[in-house]
Amino acid sequence: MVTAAMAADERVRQKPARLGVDATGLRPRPSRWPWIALLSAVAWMGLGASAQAEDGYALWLRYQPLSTEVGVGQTASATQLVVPVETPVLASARDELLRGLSGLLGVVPTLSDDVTQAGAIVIGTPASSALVRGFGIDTAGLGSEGYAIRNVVVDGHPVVAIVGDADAGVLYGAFHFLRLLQTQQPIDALDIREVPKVSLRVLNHWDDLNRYVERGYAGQSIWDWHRLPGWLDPRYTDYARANASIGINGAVLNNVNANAQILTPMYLEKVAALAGVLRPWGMRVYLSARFSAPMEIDGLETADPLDPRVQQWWRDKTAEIYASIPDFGGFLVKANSEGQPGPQDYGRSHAEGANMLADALAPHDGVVMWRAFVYSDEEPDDRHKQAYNEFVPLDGRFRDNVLVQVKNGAIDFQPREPFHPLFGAMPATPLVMEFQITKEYLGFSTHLAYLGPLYEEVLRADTHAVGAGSTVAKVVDGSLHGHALSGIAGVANIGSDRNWSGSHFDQANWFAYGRLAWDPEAASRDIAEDWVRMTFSNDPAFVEPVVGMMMASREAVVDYTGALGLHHLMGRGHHYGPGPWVEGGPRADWTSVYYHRATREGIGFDRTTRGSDAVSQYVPSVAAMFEDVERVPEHFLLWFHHVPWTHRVSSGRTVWDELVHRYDRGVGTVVGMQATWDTLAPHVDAERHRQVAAFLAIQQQEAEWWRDASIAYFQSISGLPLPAGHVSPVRTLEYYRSLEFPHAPGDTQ
Ligand code: GCW
Repeated sequence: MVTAAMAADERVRQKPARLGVDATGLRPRPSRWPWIALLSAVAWMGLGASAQAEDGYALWLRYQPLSTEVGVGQTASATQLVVPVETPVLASARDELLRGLSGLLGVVPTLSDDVTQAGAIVIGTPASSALVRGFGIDTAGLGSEGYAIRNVVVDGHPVVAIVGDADAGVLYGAFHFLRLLQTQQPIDALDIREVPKVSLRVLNHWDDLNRYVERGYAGQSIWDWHRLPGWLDPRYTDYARANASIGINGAVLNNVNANAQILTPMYLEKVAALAGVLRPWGMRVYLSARFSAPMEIDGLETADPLDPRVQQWWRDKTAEIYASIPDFGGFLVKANSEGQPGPQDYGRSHAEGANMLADALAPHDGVVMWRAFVYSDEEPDDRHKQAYNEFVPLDGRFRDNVLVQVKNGAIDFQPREPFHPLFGAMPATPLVMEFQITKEYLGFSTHLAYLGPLYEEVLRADTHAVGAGSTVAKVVDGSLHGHALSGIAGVANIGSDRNWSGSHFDQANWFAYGRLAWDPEAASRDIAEDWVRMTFSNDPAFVEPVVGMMMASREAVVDYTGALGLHHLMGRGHHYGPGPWVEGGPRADWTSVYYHRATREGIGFDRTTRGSDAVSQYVPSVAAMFEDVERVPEHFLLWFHHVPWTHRVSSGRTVWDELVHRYDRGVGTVVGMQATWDTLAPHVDAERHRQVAAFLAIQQQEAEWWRDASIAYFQSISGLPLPAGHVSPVRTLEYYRSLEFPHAPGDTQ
């Protein structure tokens, strides 16, 4: 039996001569800091998780030595890794355990197909291994992805068993076990049973074939299409590992604003090559399908879903895909939205379009994820209402292998939105939750905004669809309406940047998304804590303040971009920075003035029964709450109500004073995060510390810019004086309005 601390000791004891650390004087001493420094020196010299890990590439899978950092005391038994049967997925689990245990414990476990030592770790399924069967662990109910982790005894040897009913479960269990070590949890009384609540847990890449990433802030697309299939960048494997570690089991490789070429033989060969890399990590590939592909690829005159030639084209195309990708997941479709082609071009409904593709996929067990993010070229009275109006009448008319994919809110991934009224309103249809991980509206990659609380807030919202407790999470996991098929999608924040997500803290949003996809009822704070421990340090002196920063960060963005339910106030096109004055242009619902409706008298969008009546799309008890200006949650006040500037909120302040107060508060939170981060330098490698500090400085400047520009603008409308103690914006409104960012990421010009 090897204890984690002992293993680390051992390793360090064995190495100093070679490392020459004797000469540095960094010998283990009773004091903690030099000891940690020694361990970092070991890692830095290429014997640990490698020096490069600290550029963020290793994500939360750094596997740094379990040092004498506070808290190491548990027994980690890892001298032997027993893998009785090898399959591609079990080989992934084995490799990850080898990698993880070697890094964490400093000893490379011996591989074996039978237990001969105390402290062994055994992985496998009862179906494929008599040894695993002998544990008597009940795997019924674990399904194709669940797992159990238990301490068992084999021939008198205590061992850790990581068991699934299928290989993917074992893989997820292996990652869970490593996470326990990484976060310094006790592992001597393990009785873990985990089954994912949602079946399809996918990333949506908005990646174009030329490697441009729509709303991407982390470099180019990681898919190097030109060099595929000949060159399989090792990054693809690391991408799959990272996803498997948090339970993500699918990826839609290309942008929903799709190019039909992805469905041509040349690209399908590349897609098949990627599928081959992802498969051993439990991931399937999906593609965004352009509805007019039959016309663009093969010159058909129409893409009418009721035309037999079109139907045959999709059947043939689908069969062609499955010939080289037998586990292909299916199609994601954005149709009749923002200029994309779709069934309505032929007078057909979304259901007719989706069902045509579903019929082509059904023989192969593929699914269609049909997006509900639609809004027509004719302007509706309130864009909030359109998806509901179009999709609710279609409930019950979709094939069994169609899921309708709904954004978390009715407008568009704003820093805060009420849950989308479609959740709970289509009981006969599985609804996929679509979250945005990339931060199009929350400061791109430079603002620290942990999205866990945003996701959690939406998932825990109560639709009241079948009485109290009908949470969005229960709609999404299928339990509310009894759907076996369920799904969740996250618009990826992954790119070619060395740290994958553009900033170190944005990695946490990928991590949190995966963990909440696995269990939509998990707590975002717990997830943040795991992430901090795995990504940076287990030291409570670091973990506590950083989790605190993360948990407050999203609210700070809400505060400095527009609180109390204000939304869609950013710059036109690129969505960078404040633009509350944006008006005119092709359509009203692409402007800010449409959403805030500020006048001399008041502010807010009246969505009550007296206004656009969007409230009536929620079930009556929820609608009644939103309708009532006294009962509406204050953070949605201006989302649902147009109120006088002098309307009083719970603080006793007027709406005007409260907005100003919140703008200040948001900036203040950012200043506080900077101060906290500055004190944490001793806990973080210099490279990552420096970048986070620099990004926080950008965030502070931009938060002040948001505050000052917004106050200057709204004051020009309200004509009200600033509350006492508040300093006027540093520049004139004209100055803020004159700023242009022609090459900001996402600029559509
Ligand atoms: O939020 C908007 C984005 C578009 C995006 C669209 C969508 C892919 O600004 O860039 O297009 O949503 O979700 O389809």
